[in-house]
Amino acid sequence: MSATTAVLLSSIARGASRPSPHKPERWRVADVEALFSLPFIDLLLRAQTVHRENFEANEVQLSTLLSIKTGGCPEDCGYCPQSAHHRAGVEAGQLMDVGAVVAAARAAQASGATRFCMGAAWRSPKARDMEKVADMVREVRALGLETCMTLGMLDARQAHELKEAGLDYYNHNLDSAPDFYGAIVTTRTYQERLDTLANVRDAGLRVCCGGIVGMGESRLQRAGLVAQLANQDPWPESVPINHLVPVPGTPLADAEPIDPFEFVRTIAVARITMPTSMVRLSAGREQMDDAVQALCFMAGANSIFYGDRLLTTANPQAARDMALFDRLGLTKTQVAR
Ligand code: SAM
Ligand code: DTB
Ligand code: SF4
Repeated sequence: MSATTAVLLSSIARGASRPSPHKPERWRVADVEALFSLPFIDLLLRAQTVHRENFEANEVQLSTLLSIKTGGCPEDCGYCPQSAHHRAGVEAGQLMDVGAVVAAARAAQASGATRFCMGAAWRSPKARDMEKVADMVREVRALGLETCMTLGMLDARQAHELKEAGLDYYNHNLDSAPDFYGAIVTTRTYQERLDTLANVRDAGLRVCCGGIVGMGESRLQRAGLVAQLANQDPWPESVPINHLVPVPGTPLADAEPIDPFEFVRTIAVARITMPTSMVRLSAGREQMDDAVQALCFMAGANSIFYGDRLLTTANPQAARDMALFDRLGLTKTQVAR
């Protein structure tokens, strides 16, 4: 072993303290694509090294999702079973009562989650809904959980209202590269996603923003998505990387599955380009085998959605996840805030 390799390995083995976040450099799509093209093992070593410089190496944070308003969405997102444009068998429901949301949050906390993410199948929230969602934020936060919401597009005022209620994170995904977006969604533009993200930031909320892989995009377009995320300034604090869950009745039901190693590469490239962000191994774990998930953790994923449902589709049972953590020697993050 050369001296340099020994130093590198011992610094990797030590784990590391967290340097203060710094301003991101600008990523060109071609440079992100070059990362994707590295030999797999080199890419993973690089990602794991960056990971250890910034986070506890074996710690994974758990977020639990709840669909607070399901189905009947006016948007036509090709991947989504909740769109009223598709026939995916998801029944449209009403906005849940605050008490039921709080009960679900308590249960999530009792099983080890530190963040509770409430999702609504809306293009954007209506004025009449804001008071109720603000109550949900206040009551869930009072339990000691981090709160996250994903309610669609927000104007500046709505973002401030959520901030005032104590919301910690707002999730709003860019979902794809700009040049692929029109192929999957026609009822809103990429720029509208960026505008909401700006409103969320300006209100002082932390940002959860990621995308979906496996929708028929090219590698260059995957690199385009990661470049968009990594060029946000500051970086999103959380970056969910979803694997498409192909739901019968949606336009993407028959999308060609991607090579699992390409999914792992996407996680690694997100880790390298956004060193201090939490990278979440998100939708798609139910269909993923344990070895691929382990590679995702090796590639720098340090958060998962935890609990037996995502919004409308299945997620691994908590017991399967805890068994996997045991086998891998992973621990869950204990403290929420
Ligand atoms: N309606 C809001 C919006 O679109 O911003 C919030 C809820 S929406 C369901 C949140 C995210 O779920 C989407 O941005 C997308 O990334 C993800 N998602 C939806 N359907 C999915 C699927 N079939 N597979 C993977 N991710 C999916
Ligand atoms: C995110 O990036 N993925 C989550 C959460 N943010 C809201 C949603 C995944 C949804 C998967 C399809 C479903 O269960 O309906
Ligand atoms: Fe509606 Fe969100 Fe689903 Fe699009 S992703 S159809 S906006 S719930």
